[in-house]
Amino acid sequence: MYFYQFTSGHHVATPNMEGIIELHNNVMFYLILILIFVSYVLYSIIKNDSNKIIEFESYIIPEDLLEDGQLRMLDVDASIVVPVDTHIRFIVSSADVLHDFCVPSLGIKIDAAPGRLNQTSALIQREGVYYGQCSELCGVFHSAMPIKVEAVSLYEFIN
Ligand SMILES: [Cu+2]
Repeated sequence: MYFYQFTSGHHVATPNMEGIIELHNNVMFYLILILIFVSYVLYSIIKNDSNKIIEFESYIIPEDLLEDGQLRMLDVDASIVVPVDTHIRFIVSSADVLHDFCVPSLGIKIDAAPGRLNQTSALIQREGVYYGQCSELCGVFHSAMPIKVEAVSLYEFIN
């Protein structure tokens, strides 16, 4: 006596085929799990990337508004705050004429040319305030454009 089964298409007929189908189902299950996980991670990365532009204007503090301890012709109302022990890149450009981003105590002196991006880097190892000035003869207010870089600890920088 024997069994004869009519099979059509992919009907499970043999133990081998059963095994293959089970393997296929398992593989697909885990593939879909991985796919969902990867999509979720990608989505959260894209969502959190908020392309925030840090924008600020920094002006010299006029002589009559100076407070105790502030330096004449050097102090500004908004300084550049950077972290120490971190590789920093300064990208320098200008909107009108040639200027120069010069901070001698950081060893930086780089031209700010209109229509051009210049870059230089720094690795500041000590916290503190670093002063600089525009050092390209740029016009009437050439002497009134100081640079103030404040180096703070990474913790302070983040918070
Ligand atoms: Cu200038």
